[in-house]
Amino acid sequence: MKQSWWARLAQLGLLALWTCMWLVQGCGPGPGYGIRSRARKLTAMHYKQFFPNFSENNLGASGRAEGKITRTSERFNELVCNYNPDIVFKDEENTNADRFMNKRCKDCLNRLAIAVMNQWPGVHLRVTEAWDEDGHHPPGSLHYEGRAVDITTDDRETEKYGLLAQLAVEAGFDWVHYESKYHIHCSVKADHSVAVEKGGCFPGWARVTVAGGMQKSLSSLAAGDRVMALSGTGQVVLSQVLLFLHQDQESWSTFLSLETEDGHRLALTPHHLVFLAPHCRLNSSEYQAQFASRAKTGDCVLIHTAEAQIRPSRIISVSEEESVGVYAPLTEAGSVFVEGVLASSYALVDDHRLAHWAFGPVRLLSSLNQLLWGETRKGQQTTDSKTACTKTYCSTLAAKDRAGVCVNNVTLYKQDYLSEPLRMEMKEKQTSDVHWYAKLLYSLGCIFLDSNSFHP
Ligand SMILES: [Ca+2]
Repeated sequence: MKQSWWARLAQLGLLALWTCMWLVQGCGPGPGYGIRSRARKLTAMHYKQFFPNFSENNLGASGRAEGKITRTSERFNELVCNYNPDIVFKDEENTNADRFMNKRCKDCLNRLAIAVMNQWPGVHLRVTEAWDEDGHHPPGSLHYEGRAVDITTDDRETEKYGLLAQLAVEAGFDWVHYESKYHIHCSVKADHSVAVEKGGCFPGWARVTVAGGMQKSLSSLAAGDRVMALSGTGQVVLSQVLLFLHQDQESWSTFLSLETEDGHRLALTPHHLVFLAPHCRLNSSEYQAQFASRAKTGDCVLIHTAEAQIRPSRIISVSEEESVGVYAPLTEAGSVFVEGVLASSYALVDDHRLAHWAFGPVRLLSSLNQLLWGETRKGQQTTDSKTACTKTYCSTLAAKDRAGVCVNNVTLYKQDYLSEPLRMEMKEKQTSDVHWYAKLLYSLGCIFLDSNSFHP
């Protein structure tokens, strides 16, 4: 009886590790970004199936087309040539066009070439089409940008193609489509969008509400501060910031900007979770945590009022913007009102509750710390900033649009107030922006877990 309880606990622990492993990849530059771990058992894709299950130009897949690249255009320099001897290039055009692709596409293709040889010894990956300079594809095709390839195996045994498609997914292609009986279509994000997507969550200028209804920018927020959040029971509460899952003042990211009918504007990375509902009702339980990339005009979000109540507000526009600084505060409640709009503390795992549960140990540690040291220490340490300031940084965008927000753009680290692990985190910060707990979990997760266990 006792043993099975431990077995259950171990199982739950591993589930937590796995979740965190994904979190760190979502909010920070985790190892192997963009590469899906090799499943133990391969499942062939079906004819006409695509993965992920969005349209190719969705932000969650390869993203939108950015315009044709020709040999004379400046962007032609962004393409690289693939001379991998383990890949057969059809090159029926006799121009080497099938060897031209963006860097991300080349990396994925080279990984896939190895996977193909491992899967079917003696068989090679074959590329029938990569960059298209002849206009053979419909307008907006990613082939025109070297971001798409059509592939087969060199033995052209079509019964292999379902499995080939799955291998392509695992090689890291951002969108894979079993498009035709005679080839698999794969595409990737633009190189520059990958570079900025690695970081995540909210921009540094975004404001949260602290005690007394005051506003504070995320770049000046510190662990231990209390911010407005929504409790599990649907109450607006002041919830303690336990730590930052990701904190980087200088990294640029592409944010989605969700603007509501009453002028609130929430900016967050596409893989971050925000609470959305199709109808503007007051019942908070109707709002599901979903990737920001799924938010669309007409959806409703929850905002908090000056009286610490919630009310729904409709999204009137969704746009993209680039901004500097990425911040992901983890609150005790697991949620946070940013620019007045309710968002989750978590990213990448499309399950807010699971993610919240996985960070249970951090909350426990924090409670123990408070129990031992009490809240009074906070007051003493807040004023002691001489050892704790990081360099002041104010983005050009923030300076332009939000002059008022950046005035006190200094992060105070209240080191003595923090528990030992949190202090370790602060030391870690000098070399890394990703939290040590998530990193540790990532390492353990790599050893113990089959990442395919839970992810679709
Ligand atoms: Ca070709």
